[in-house]
Amino acid sequence: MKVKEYLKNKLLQGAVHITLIDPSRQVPETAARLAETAQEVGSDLIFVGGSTRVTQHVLMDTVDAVKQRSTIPVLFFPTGTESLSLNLDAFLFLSLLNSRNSHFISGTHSRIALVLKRLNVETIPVGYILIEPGMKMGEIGEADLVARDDFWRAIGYALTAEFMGMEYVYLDVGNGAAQPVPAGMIRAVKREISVPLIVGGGIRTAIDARRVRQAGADMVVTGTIIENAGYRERLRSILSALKE
Ligand code: 1GP
Repeated sequence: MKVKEYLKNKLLQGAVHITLIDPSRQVPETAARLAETAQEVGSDLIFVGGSTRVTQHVLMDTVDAVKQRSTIPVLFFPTGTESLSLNLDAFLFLSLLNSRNSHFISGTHSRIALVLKRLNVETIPVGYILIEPGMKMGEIGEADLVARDDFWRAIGYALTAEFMGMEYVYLDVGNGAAQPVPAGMIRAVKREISVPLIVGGGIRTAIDARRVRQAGADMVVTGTIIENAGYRERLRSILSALKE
């Protein structure tokens, strides 16, 4: 089944959870184990990426290992890396709308678009918006970060994504942020858009996950929690908060 179709079906059943695996943080075998656990506790999708430091070799090996141990779709999350992996189920065609550098809005994309077409890789068009503090992703992506209380600007970018034909809007405070996207901002954006809303960054507990979901997130991304001890239980409680 195509990933878009899979996601559409999942969204009809409720919230979707995505596990982000950064290939630079562990060896491929460990990444595969994390993916297996994520699937066991109910995660619906894996993103691999989110790092600049990863080599082509490590990226490909990680994706291969992850795909051997899990059956949920694996998508490439191409944040600021020069490495590229095509041995997965779909490519997140992510445009960082609030970047000051056109490279991250459409530049890199234009260099790989024909390759993706020729190889028949499924692309998922996402309007990506970085909110303060933005973390490493904000720095690398040269983002003109949306302030945490600037709901109007967040709405403006989200609607821009939708009017440009992007099929998902993704609000992210960045990998490892201390707090998630403010609930009020999620609510304000969700009220205005009609495409699914992805929210990520800073979600560590079931309370965070429930708050983000209740504010209107259709899809919730967590990364950092799987890098710490006790991740299985944490992930399990986040999943039950999301799917309740
Ligand atoms: C992906 O930035 C997130 O959207 C992941 O963030 O590592 O803070 O969960 P965390």
